[in-house]
Amino acid sequence: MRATSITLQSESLMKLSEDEKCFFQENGYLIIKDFLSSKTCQELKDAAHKHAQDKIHNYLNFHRDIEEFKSLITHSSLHDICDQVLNARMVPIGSIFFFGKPNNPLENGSLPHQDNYAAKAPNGSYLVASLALDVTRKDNGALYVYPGSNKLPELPFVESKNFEYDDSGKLIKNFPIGNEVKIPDGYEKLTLEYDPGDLILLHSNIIHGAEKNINSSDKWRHQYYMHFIKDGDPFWPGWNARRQIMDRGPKRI
Ligand SMILES: O=C(O)CCC(=O)C(=O)O
Repeated sequence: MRATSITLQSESLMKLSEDEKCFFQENGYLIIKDFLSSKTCQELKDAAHKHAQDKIHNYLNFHRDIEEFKSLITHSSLHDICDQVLNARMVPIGSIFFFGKPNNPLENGSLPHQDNYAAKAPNGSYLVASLALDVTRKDNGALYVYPGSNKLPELPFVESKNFEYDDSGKLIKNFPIGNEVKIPDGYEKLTLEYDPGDLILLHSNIIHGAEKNINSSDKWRHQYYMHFIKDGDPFWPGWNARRQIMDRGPKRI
């Protein structure tokens, strides 16, 4: 186990190996196993369900509404990891939570996309750290990536609507997330496999997506995506995501 429960606020330094950093640079993603304990993952899921009640769809910025998610996104061990992969002080600016309920008409997975279409940050400045909360495989909608596509520039995309809101401005449903790109020749799709507590880092330009969860065995795919920007770099807040710079401590490593 690389970090103790976020509820304990352990401040232990999280050092990545040179191999891990090189893997991220070459492939555009990195899986850190056992970043959090299963117990903490369960606490996060419980807090998410308590907040959402029966309204199960994607939620933007849980860290603004739920204390447990704020503890996570502001956690210094998480920042250590983000800081090391891009060798910069990475500032949290937003998040999105996926319940991944099987066959949920309000959730529809995501299309192959590069994340920077949303943040419009300088190339390579935006970073996503995604925490897995369930055993996740192809059959419950695991994330897939195109390794090496992080080295591509921003590709042309099909603009599409991601979210539906009610008249009060509340998000009530999501369409397949992301502005779809065409996969250039030479890149192979790789469906990732990961477990509760694993942390997946994604470069802003890596092409990735996830199939809608349609299994019939009641296997959910809870997953929390946290968004970071290199300190001082510009980004687009977005009408939906409303990204905002958060306070965090110094770069430690
Ligand atoms: O887990 C998924 O459906 C992918 C989400 C994603 O890629 C995103 O929020 O940018």
